[in-house]
Amino acid sequence: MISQERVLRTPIPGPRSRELHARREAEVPRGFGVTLPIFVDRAEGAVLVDVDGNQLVDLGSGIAVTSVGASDPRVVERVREQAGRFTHTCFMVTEYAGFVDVAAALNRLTPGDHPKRTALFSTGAEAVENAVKIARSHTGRPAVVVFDHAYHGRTSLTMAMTAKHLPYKESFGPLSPEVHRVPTADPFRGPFFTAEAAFARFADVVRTQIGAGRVAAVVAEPVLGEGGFVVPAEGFLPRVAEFCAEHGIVFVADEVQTGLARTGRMFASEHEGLVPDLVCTAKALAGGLPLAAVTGRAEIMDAVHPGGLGGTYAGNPVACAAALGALQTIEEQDLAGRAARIERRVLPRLRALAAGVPAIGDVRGRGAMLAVEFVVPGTTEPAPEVAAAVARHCHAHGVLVLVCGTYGNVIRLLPPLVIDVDLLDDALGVLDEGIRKVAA
Ligand code: PLZ
Repeated sequence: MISQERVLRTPIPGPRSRELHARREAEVPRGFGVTLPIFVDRAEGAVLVDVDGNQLVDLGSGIAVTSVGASDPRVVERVREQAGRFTHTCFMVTEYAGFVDVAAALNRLTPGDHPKRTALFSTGAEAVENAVKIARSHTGRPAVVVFDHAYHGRTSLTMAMTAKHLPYKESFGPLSPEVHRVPTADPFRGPFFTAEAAFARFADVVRTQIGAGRVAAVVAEPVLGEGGFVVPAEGFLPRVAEFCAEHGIVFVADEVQTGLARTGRMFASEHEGLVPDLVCTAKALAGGLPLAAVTGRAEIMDAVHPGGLGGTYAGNPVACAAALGALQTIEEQDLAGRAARIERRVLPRLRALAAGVPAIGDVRGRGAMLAVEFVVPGTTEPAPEVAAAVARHCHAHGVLVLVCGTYGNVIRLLPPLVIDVDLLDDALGVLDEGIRKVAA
């Protein structure tokens, strides 16, 4: 049992972490960044214990993965049990029930009650990439439409779908063709602030520059993740989805970061009544084990020829067991409800803080996916150095926060959904103090 409290025994990072980090630098390429170079020894709930015995409050969940906590007993128990029976067969070689159980759960939980199928993979990027393959196979069309500030992964196709050049694309080209970018409806930063204006631009670009009849898929994050936790103006995505339906385009919701209770609903699409043709999930799906999925309309999913989908580790049995544990916790403990409660506790507090701190340009998000955007006071000019300094303050005081956004000026909060309120309040106190100190 790890007490759910913040405990600092050494400076962060401590001596043991520093030693291990030096070793890492000799063994691991510098291409892997690191938010906070502490080495984790154990973790439970929303607390990470490092090798120096410090207890940090985790407001990142390993980038929205450990929604059920760092070592949910149901996940751990099922992983142990499955690993003791067998660890792998390859689902394309011989079958096992866990794969089908996870598929059935996602077919039941994703929006819409039409007939569905689910294909399992290992990573979010792989899910997005397969959603595009499936949409192309179903439509016989080449083009993919994505949005400003989008993040869809680091593989060859998905890095082309990701908006940000540095660090994701620099020196890695040539980029995959037939990926077309359109603006989103960004209520804070624009340039299309409203659903109407952004949709008009979207429809115009698709019609006049790409050709609606050439588009296989439009892929959208219902709340932008790495791009800055932008919640598109209400009504924008439903209009995009409607346009897709009118033109035979597959509407894909990338719910890799937003899915599975994070935003206060099982899927963020539900906030606007969206019923995507395909939904990509990963991250929170298996409570920390690598598992991803594409779930969607049976007729679209079954367009692909036998043998066309797969992967050696796709839907690994240990990861499937973990997912069944995580999904049980998510449903039985109403983690969507807990995410909504986190929003009700945190958002008013951040808004009150913003009222007195001109360096805060915007406070936004849904559920337990919340963000503070820093600007040069009185403008919308991004202030990434302020976000970095606030993050440094939090880290030094044992609160792990992550930075995101196209301009690197957004602090995002992604706590495990099981976090105790007292611990959350304590961590917010540190954030509050950091913002006041840095922004003053
Ligand atoms: N789609 C919406 O958020 C992963 C990226 C971390 P993978 N986001 C974290 C990093 O810097 O690599 C993500 C996402 C959305 C797809 C992905 C990709 O998921 O499991 O990292 O491949």
